Amino acid sequence: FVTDEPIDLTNCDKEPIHIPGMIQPNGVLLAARRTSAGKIVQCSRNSNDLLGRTPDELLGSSLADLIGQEAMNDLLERDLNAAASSDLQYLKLQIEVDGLPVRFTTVAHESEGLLILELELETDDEEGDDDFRWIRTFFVKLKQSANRYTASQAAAEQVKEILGYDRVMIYEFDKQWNGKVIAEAKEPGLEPFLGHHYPASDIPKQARELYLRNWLRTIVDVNYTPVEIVPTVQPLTGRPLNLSLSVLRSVSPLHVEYLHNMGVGATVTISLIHDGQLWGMITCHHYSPKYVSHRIRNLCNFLGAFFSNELYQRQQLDEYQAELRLRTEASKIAKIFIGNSSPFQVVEELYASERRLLDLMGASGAAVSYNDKLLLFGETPPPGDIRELAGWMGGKTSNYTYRTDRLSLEFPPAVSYKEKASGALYVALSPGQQNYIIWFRPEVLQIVDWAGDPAKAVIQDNDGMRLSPRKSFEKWRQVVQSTAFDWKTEELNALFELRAVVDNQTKSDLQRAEEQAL
Ligand code: BLA
Repeated sequence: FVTDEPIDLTNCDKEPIHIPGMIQPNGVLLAARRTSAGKIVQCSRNSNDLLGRTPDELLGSSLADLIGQEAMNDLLERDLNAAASSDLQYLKLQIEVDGLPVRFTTVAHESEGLLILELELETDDEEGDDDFRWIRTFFVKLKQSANRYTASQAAAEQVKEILGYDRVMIYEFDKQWNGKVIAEAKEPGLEPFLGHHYPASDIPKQARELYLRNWLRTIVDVNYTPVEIVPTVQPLTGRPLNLSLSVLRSVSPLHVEYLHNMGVGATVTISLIHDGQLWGMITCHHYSPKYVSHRIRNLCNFLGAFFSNELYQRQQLDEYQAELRLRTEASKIAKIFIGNSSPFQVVEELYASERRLLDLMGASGAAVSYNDKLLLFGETPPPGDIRELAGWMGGKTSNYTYRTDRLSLEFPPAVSYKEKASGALYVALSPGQQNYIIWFRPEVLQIVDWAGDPAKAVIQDNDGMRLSPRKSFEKWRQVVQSTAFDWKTEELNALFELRAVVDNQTKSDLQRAEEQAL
């Protein structure tokens, strides 16, 4: 029932991960009709382990008989039509198993007309005195942090403490859905992943779409044996049960292999969402199997949502302040051109302002063409290449500027210097093309970290291709080859200050023209 084509490394975005037909073994799944008796129409094969009743005994029987009519009525009164995991309904159930009462923490929701119950054994940590303390310290830490990176760090540390996991990362997506670890809390001795980059394909599109609805997932034991749901097809739709909002859903075998090859034993992942967009995830690894109670899962989910919101506001503020700072810096550069009477002074002051000029645009190199001189700062292509490039960029400007984060792909001659200049940002300083500034950024590959041991991480297998973080880094390399980190909005906005030079120049040119005309 899955698809016609086998799923492999090249088409993982086609895998229908919401209908695996299987769950993880740490709970039992029951699907029943939404009637007073609640005829059970599907269940997971492991029902005997937890409920003391085989699938044969359960299928066709009444859910109300199993959980009690009172609990059944309670369920039927609730709104079980969840759009996202935040709407899931929780209830405590007591069921007699082999003559003894057993308590279950149960999640209920409706899936395509059927009532889905997922039962997990109640843990003894249900009452949490610590929860409020955790929430309070978390609020305080976030409020005290100076920027989004320290806020992310505080979040990673807090989630690590609550979960008792070995490693907690804040993973952020870029515009192309490549990811980067921006904060990390980990046990000492573990190799750091902070700053590492991963390709978009590591978390394929359908998974990201699913995580917009299902905000927290856990794999209790990466080496688990999936448990089948029987019968395969749900009676109302004639298709496999839709497990999009299930908490026990069995995860993609490809992803399991990936985690396996990373040496991970258990994971928790929490979606970070703002404005209906998945912008990142809190990704947690434990190096042995680890069960996390519903109480802790819900607490982490709540902290994740709070953190996401807080971080977004902070980002707005950071960007606003960064823009103000950049505008001030840009106007200082502009004044060098406008405020100095002799070209000699301008050149001298530019050389003295090298750091300011490069920092303004977070560049590793810059070239200034002024008064027929080409001045070079930091790491740049050779002067001849710069003149050729300036001609090309000058021809492409709109509003006196042009920018690219993939220069050699747009302008092939730049291949020879793409290490130094895959990003280029041009601003004209006069209406013609004689006076300009170009800033350069290096190819991303030249600067990013990959601390993993390549030899260890490449998994050779009879099939040839195996999933591993190292393989995925290679894929990421291909994706980002010949590109630089893109120019930020606040950097581009700061260019307006420099445009003032052009305007000023234009005015004086006009003045001169007028004077000459007299
Ligand atoms: C899912 N891949 C995921 C998830 C993460 C990652 C966090 C979410 C699932 C979860 O809760 O664990 C990736 N995990 C990472 C990365 C880091 C990490 C990058 O810790 C870095 C530190 N994955 C691949 C390739 C394919 C693939 C090549 O690398 C496809 C061929 C598939 N990843 C894949 C699929 C899922 C996934 C299908 C969905 C799993 C599911 O929810 O069923």
